[in-house]
This record gives sequence, structure tokens and C-alpha cells, in this order.
Amino acid sequence: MNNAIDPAVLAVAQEGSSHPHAMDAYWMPFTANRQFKKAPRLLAKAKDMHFWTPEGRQILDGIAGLWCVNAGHARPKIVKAIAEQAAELDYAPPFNMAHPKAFELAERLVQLTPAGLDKVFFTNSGSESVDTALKMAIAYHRARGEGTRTRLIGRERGYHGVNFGGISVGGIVGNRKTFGPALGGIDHIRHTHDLARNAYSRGVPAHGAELADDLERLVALHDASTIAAVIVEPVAGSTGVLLPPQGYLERLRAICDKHGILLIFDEVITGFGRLGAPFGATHFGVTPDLMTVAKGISNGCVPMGAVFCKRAIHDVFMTGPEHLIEFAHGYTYSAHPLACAAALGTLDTYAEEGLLTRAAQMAPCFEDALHSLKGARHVIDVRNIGLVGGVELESIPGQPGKRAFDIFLECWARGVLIRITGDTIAFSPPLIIEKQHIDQLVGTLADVLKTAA
Ligand code: PXG
Repeated sequence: MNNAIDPAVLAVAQEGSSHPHAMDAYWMPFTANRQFKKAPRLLAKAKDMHFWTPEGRQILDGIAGLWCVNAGHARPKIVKAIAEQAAELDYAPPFNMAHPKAFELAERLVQLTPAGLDKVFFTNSGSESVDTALKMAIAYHRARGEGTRTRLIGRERGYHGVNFGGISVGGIVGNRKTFGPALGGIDHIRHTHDLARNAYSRGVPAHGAELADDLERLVALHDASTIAAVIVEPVAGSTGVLLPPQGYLERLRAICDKHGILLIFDEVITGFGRLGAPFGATHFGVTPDLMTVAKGISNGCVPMGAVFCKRAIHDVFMTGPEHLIEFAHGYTYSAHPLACAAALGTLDTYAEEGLLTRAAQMAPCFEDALHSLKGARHVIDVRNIGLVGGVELESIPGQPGKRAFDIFLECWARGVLIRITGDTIAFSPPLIIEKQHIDQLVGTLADVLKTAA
């Protein structure tokens, strides 16, 4: 009996052996799995601004992979650093032990951060960075004798990754609906998106700084003595490229200072040159107390994330008996040697090619190209900052997201990779982009819009 082979298992095995691309087993993340498997979009190779499909079709990368490949694909210094590191030291435990590149990378990174953010804790993703920063904030207040400060404040339409801390402070309705209440003791300030007053702004919008005062409302409701931290993205990416109104971040900073609340900037997207400066904090001239990064830190080549914090926050932990762990947190792969090597190669590449400020040079050309879409069919707003662009479309009644998804498919068919979120199309190309690529990206979208349903 045990020798009988289940016909279903046999069928799958045969499929697998005769079809190298059998697609049954892989449950894809953040993907319409059934649609994908009917008409797969595979990438087999990448270099600089482009991907190639297995059939050899060239695709222009309009989104730096997923907002992460800031220096472009397969850059020689990074490739070499990873290969050499894998052969030399494949892994080193990060608890109680370390390897030299972790220290080297940390020193290099804090040279780039705004003054004061000179301690760094390594993670492996943006989601881990966010949960790390939230825990750090709560533990900091406790360590300094204000253990009542446990409440975390996020913002509507915020995206802070997919872990329970991140979805709790995040403001995404679908997460709240699907995954339940998640963490308790959370509240949210209002988002800043305001098409009525700010549509077609070039750069940061003029109206809405007063929305930062929403934090005062929550302080009045909960009392400052219960609030640990506020977390916002300087520019919200995932929920549709939402820019901070002029003066908004400064005002948020001032209110946090007034009430002893830590300000966390989630710079997973805005970090490493996306806005034309090393960080959003640098660009806007507002320094948070903690700053989360990932993606561009290692050019997306090996997973890595980090949390930067002010020295004073770190130092509060450095008390008690010296043989005891000061912050009981970390990951098996924190400061992984391959990630550190990739990040060092990435920082070299950024420095040699001036990529952390290049977006500022390219922004005017990018802005003009994007705003040429004003008046195109279905377009209700165009937003831009640095090398981030958002083109918001009117939704098909009763089918939110459908119009943008069809446009995404058509752009793919025409050799251009864009990103969609709801009915907003997002661009975040590698920072090595040239004018001809900008023209192709925006020109392809303009053509597709002409016939889009
Ligand atoms: N915070 C922010 C601000 C992010 O944008 C994360 C945290 C989570 O990072 P990880 O590495 O855990 O995915 C992100 C991630 C998109 C898109 O196109 C954006 C992200 C990820 C995937 C897609 O909107 N951002």
C-alpha cells in the first residue's frame, strides 16, 4: 500500500520535472497570484537601468527594483564585494561576536547621517527596522524612568512594513481589516494628502502644515506622559507618493520636542539619495531622534536594514552591570557579512558617482517630464520630489486599482516597469537615470494613457 503513488503527487512531480518553470509551489508576496501564474512576468538578468526577461526582452526599470536598487543593477564594486566576502567569511554570529566590516560600515554610515544620529543598529529589512525603532523608543523611556510612555503614534496612510508593529502604526485600512487589531496602545494623526488644495504641486505642496497640529489633539486626548514616539515617512511612498506640506515636518518636530515625544522618520524609501540628499532628514533640514532605513543601504543586493539613533538615546541604555545585555534585541542576520560587504560596495559606488545628490540634478528634468502628463486622460494629479514621481488616476467606479493595474500590464508589454499603488502610478528609478530614460518612461505612460480604459 505504501508503494502506491498518489496520482496527484505524481502529476505534480511530472509537471515539475518536465516543466522547469512549474509555478504551483511558490506563494508570491504582494502579488495577484492567480493572474500572475496565467501570464507570468519573469526577470532573468539585470544591468544598470535595465532588466531582461528569459526570452531576452529588455525592460527599463522605472522603480529601482522596488525603490531599492539606487545605484542601478549589477554594479561592479558591489558584485565583487559580495563574491569576495562569501568566499572569505560567509557568516559570523552577531551576538557576543562581530566581524570587522560591521564596524567599518557603521562608521561610514554615520558620516552620512544628520549630525547627532551617530549610532546604528543593523537589521535585515525595513519592516525589522521599524519594529526595532519602536521597541527602542519604548525601552528608552523606561530606562530613563518614564515607563508610562508606551503609546506609539503613526499616521493615516502610513506604510511601515508588514510586521505587527509596523502595521499597527501604519495607516493602511486593508491591514486593519484583514489582520485584526494588532498592537494596542496606538493612535494616528491625519494624513496630509489634499488634492483639493494641492493638486499638481511641483515639489512639496503649499498647504497643510497645520495638519501637524493633529499631534496636539492626540496629546490632549492621551496625555504626553503616555506617548513614546511618533513615526512618519518624510515622503510616504507605498500609499501613493504623498509629500509633506511646506513647514509640516518642522512643526511635527517642534510639537514632539515640546512634549518629550521621540520623532522617528521612516526613511526606508527616502534614504540614500532618493530626494537628492543622503536622507529625507538632510533634504528637509529636520532631524528625527530615530531613523529607519533599508533598501538603498545595500542597493537591494543583499537584504539589509538599519536604525540610526541619537547618541543620547543609546547612552541611556549603557548603564547597569557591564556583563549584561543592554538592549535585548537583534537578529541572527544582523550585520551579516554579505550585507555589510554589499553595503560598503554600495557606499563606494554612491560616493564615486555622486549618486546621493544626483537626484537633485535630475529632478528638474524629471519634474518637467512628469508634469507634461497634466491633461492626459484619467490623470487627476502629478506629484514629484527628487527622483520620486506619482501620477494619480481617477478610479474606474466600483473597481479601485483596476485602471492602474491594466496600465501597469501594458507598460510591461511595452518594455517599461512601473509600480502601482491603488490608482496611483509611482516612479522611483535608479539614481543613475539619464534624460533618454526619463523620456522613455514618461513617454510610454503617456502613450498607454491615450488608449487606457
Ligand atoms: N517602511 C517604509 C517606509 C517602506 O516603504 C518598509 C518600511 C518595509 O520594508 P521591507 O524591507 O520590510 O519591505 C517599506 C517598504 C511599493 C513598495 O512599491 C514599498 C515597499 C516595499 C514594497 C513595495 O510601494 N516599502
